[in-house]
Amino acid sequence: MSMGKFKKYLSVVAVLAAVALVVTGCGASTTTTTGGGTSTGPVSVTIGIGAPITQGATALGLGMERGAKLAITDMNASAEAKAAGITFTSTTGDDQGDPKTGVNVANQFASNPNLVGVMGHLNSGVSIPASAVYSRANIVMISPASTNPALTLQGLKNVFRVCTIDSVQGPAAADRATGDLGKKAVFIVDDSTPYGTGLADEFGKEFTAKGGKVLGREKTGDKDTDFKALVTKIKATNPDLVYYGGVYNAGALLSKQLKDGGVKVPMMGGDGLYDGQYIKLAGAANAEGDFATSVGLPLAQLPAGEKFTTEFKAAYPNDEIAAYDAYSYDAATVIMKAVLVAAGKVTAAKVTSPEGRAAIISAVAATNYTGITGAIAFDAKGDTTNKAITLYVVKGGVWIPFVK
Ligand code: ABU
Repeated sequence: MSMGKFKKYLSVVAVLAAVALVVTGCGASTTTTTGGGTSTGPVSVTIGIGAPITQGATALGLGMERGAKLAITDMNASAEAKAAGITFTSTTGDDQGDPKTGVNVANQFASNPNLVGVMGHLNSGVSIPASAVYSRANIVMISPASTNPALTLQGLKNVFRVCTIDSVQGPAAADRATGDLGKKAVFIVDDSTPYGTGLADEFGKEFTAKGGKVLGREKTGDKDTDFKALVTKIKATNPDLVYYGGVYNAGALLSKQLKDGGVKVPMMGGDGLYDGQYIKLAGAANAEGDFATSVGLPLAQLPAGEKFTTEFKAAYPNDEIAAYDAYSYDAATVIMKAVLVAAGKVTAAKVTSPEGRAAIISAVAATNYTGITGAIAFDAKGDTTNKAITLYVVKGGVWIPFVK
């Protein structure tokens, strides 16, 4: 090839490479040259959604993805995002409710140069190890659902949650159990996860403090399916309540096998049970009368609940709103609002830079925002200041707020 032809070849390659960069959206900004100089067009940045999508508590995980995606659609249509010159996209990491897979997801997110924050994860046992990865990369993380207190006791400045914690949820459940439910003797089971163990511990302490008797305490696994030996053990103690710390997959099977085995007393648990899948897996007749606490107030009691429900139904006509759809909407919105604040400080093009990521974390820490789930602000640990808990009961095959 002659030198002239080689130079022409190089210039063609350079043009093709530039076109490819624009088409793939690689990099944080699209820069255009105008007659008067250089101006920056809309900057596209990415929110990581970390949740169990194919294994584990997928009913809750898919809800997290739905909620975050709805928030992104709304934010992209907003005047504030347009004024800041930022558009948001998402990438979902399927953590399968498994700590090791969750850390792999976290490492993938952390290596994405376009990432501005993570909305996730669901399971406390995933969020806790994943949070260390995000901390090293200075990436903000807001969990909509991980309720184990240890998550925010690590002293990590990048870690927040919009759900309250199990040292609030467990005692609230025990107060209702010993109070208006009049329960006196409980058998407690947990699934050996950080969430299940911590929640059951908190419940048991308060149940005892309120004068109730803990007849027994057993540990199971979160993937267990056969509880027959445990049911025999529980039946022998004659409890008036069984408390289960864990999520709905195994919890529903325990409820079914308790009733099948002749333990005809309600089962109670936390937010991990609060899903229609619990009723489906247990069988409606077995689940009838079972209890679950969950974080916050029912959507129907929240000022923005009806609007969210209408919008949700339009976007997802075939799905029901699960426990964490609205919390995920709010968590994603808090991250995006913080990105817009950070853009005002470091410019839109630099929100993914180290200074940008630090500015996002500072803006999240200073959040004072009313979302779908109510007022959102964070204490010094990164926990929400909204500590509302609601008790639900299965009635007529659906979860409804319990009213005595
Ligand atoms: N809090 C619901 C279940 C998720 C978890 O905290 O492990």
